Formats: sequence, C-alpha cells, structure tokens
Amino acid sequence: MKNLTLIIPAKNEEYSLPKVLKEIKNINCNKFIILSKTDIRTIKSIKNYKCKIIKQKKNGYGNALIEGINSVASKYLCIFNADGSFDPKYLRTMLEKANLNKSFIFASRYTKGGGSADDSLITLAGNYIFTFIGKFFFNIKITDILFTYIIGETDKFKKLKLKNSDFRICVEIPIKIKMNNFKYKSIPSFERKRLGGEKKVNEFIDGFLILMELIKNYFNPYERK
Ligand SMILES: Nc1nc2c(ncn2[C@@H]2O[C@H](COP(=O)(O)OP(=O)(O)O)[C@@H](O)[C@H]2O)c(=O)[nH]1
Ligand SMILES: [Mg+2]
Repeated sequence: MKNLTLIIPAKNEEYSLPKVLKEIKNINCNKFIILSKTDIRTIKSIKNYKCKIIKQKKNGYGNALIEGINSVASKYLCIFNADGSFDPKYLRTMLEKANLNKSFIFASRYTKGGGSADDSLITLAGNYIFTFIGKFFFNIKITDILFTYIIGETDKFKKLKLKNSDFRICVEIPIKIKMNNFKYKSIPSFERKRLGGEKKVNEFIDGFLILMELIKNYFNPYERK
C-alpha cells in the first residue's frame, strides 16, 4: 500500500497512539501524525515508531486534517484516528474499492455488517439525525455521515478546499464531495472502543456546531471554486 498515506490527527493521545502505531507497523504505507507542538506527551510517546510528525500551525481537528491533506504526496490518503477506534483491517478493501470505483470510500457503522462499541445513546441519535439531514437536504447517500473514516484520491481531497478547523469538517467533507460530483460509496465497518484517554468531541457543543453548519449550507452553499 505504498500509494497510501494515513493522516492521523492526534490530541493528547499518548496512551492510544503508540498502540495504534504498533498495530499498523507492518502496513506498508506512509503515516503522518498531525498534532500541536505543545502536545509533548504524545510526541514523546511515539518516538520509537516510524512515522512523520507534522506540527500544526493552527489548532483543531479540522485544521489537523487540512494541514495533513496538504502535505500528502501519495496518490491516496485515508483519515485515520489516533484512538484505536478505526480498525485497520478495512484499509486494504477500502483502497481497492477506491481504486476500482474511482470513488471516495466512507466506512460506515450503520450499514449491514457494521457497528460500534464506542457509541453512546446521544452520539447514536446524533449520527442518525445528521445522516438523515445529509440524505434529505443534500442528497448525500452515505449511511454514516460523522464517522470520518474516509479514503480517497489525494488530488480530489485537495480540490475540496476544506476550511473548517473544528469538527464541522466532518460534514464539510461529504457536502463538498457531493457538490464536486465526485463519486462516493459506503462500506460497512465496525468501530472499536477508544483504547484510552478522553474523547475530544463534545456531543452537545460540536453537535450544535455541526447542525448549524448543515443549516447554513442548505441556505447558503459553500462556494464552488
Ligand atoms: N490535532 C488534533 N487532533 C484532534 C483534535 N481533536 C481531536 N483530535 C483527534 O481526532 C481524532 C478523533 O477524535 P475523538 O476524540 O476520538 O472523536 P470521536 O471519535 O469523533 O469521538 C482522535 O485521533 C483525536 O486525537 C485537535 O484539536 N487537534
Ligand atoms: Mg474517537
């Protein structure tokens, strides 16, 4: 999988990230970790692993993805979490399908064969609502809009010209994929529990921001470039 780069946003993941890197050690692809230069503990925790560390110029999850995407040179990239919740066993199939169908591939917890051990009742409900809004208002036919385990061609990711530096980027990505008429598909995936450390998403604050982002875009869509 030399034509693949994993972009791994990380914030205070000194417990999980070394385990994640150990698990993917034998996967022959590039691994870029994107984090804040102040996150000394995470940086120290991975010093024995082969990966590229990118220190963010700005802050936030969305910004980490944007800076990550901009630094990739391989044909494909995949957004991959540092908390152990994404199972790397899906990577090969996702890459093959992306290549075969010339599509973005979204891993989905909510199609047959998928599932989650990390969902709470609130995140489950939130995901259903946001996926429904995506389907109904934006005609985005994916079954899990917020999972953000996504593989695609790097050039196409760059063409999305992503802007959100926080978790709103989770809906900006599928909306812009749709807007650009890029092909996309969902495949089932099982989300594992995060290995340790704390979840960074605040279900209420980030949920509200994501809802506002969806509403804003319904009335005033992202600029087409
Ligand atoms: N660089 C960076 N990474 C972040 C930030 N917030 C979250 N992450 C990482 O993004 C991934 C997803 O965050 P997580 O808390 O697991 O969110 P959830 O899985 O959606 O509940 C994890 O790898 C986090 O370490 C941030 O502000 N900056
Ligand atoms: Mg997580």
